[in-house]
Amino acid sequence: MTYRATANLLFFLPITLIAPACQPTMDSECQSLRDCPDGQFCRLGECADRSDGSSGDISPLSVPDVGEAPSELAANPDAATFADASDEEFADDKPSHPCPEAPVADRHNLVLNELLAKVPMGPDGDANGDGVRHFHDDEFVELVNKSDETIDMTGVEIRNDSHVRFTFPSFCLKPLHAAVVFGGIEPGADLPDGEGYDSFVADTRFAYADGGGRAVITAANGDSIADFTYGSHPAQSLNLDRDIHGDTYVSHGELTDPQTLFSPGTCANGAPFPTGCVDDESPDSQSDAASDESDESDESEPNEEDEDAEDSDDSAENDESDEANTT
Ligand SMILES: [Ca+2]
Ligand SMILES: [Ca+2]
Ligand SMILES: [Ca+2]
Repeated sequence: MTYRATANLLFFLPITLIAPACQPTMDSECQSLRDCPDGQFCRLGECADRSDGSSGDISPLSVPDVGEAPSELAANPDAATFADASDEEFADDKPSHPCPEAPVADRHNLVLNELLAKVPMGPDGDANGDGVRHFHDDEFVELVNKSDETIDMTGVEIRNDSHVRFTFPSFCLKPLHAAVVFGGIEPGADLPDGEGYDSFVADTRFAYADGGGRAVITAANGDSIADFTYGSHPAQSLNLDRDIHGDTYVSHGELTDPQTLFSPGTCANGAPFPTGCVDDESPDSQSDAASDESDESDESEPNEEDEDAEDSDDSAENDESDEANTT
């Protein structure tokens, strides 16, 4: 009986509360929204213009609340306070930006330091360290913050010749640190991690054509940071000569002795970016730093770049058959 009595009370209470306000008079022209022209609603038996001017579909029960709620909120300080608190809570739910005061990445502070478009054959091609050589997953782009302050990478895009393949999330890149974006990685495998760099996986495989193509880095505002067209080259990365501060790209092996095929996340000589590439006392000594270990001065000529290279994503697979250990 207690349950039934409670149920009856809950059933009739809303009707009791609502009925007096909505009961039409004898000369009422309407009983619901359906009885009124477009743009009006039924209020106390008469069709009235909508105060908000909208003409959307609103259920009859909700119409009175639309007109009454704002005045109640305005007259009730507690209600206003509650609304403010909700806004704050909502703001707290938004992702916080880790470096809101940092300058945004642009062509003056960010450089495309290394690109692996043609993945070497066999185990030597496992650039992402997942234990598998994959002609798409092991491709990578290495970007370095060449400035002396942290920069905001959020929204920076990496493209091949025609499509955006990766857009940086909210991310801050420290001075002389690198961001390496791999084309992919085996499920469950960990991305490479080490001093002076952070690793990412492309949203969609880069599919940089082996025989020649184009890598484009674009700032969040759409300005160009790098636009690098490469041609036919050995199966190894193309690296700035010299790291960070060079203005031409050469095959990675030309920078090291014994030659190495790529160096995602580090200087070409394998040293961490923050300490190994740049010698403030001797800005041109990066190659010297490399030769300190190898005791060799390699004067080999840079690879010529084929400006007429074909820009075709689809050629990547075809190029696979052409890959050879040319090194
Ligand atoms: Ca791999
Ligand atoms: Ca490729
Ligand atoms: Ca490198």
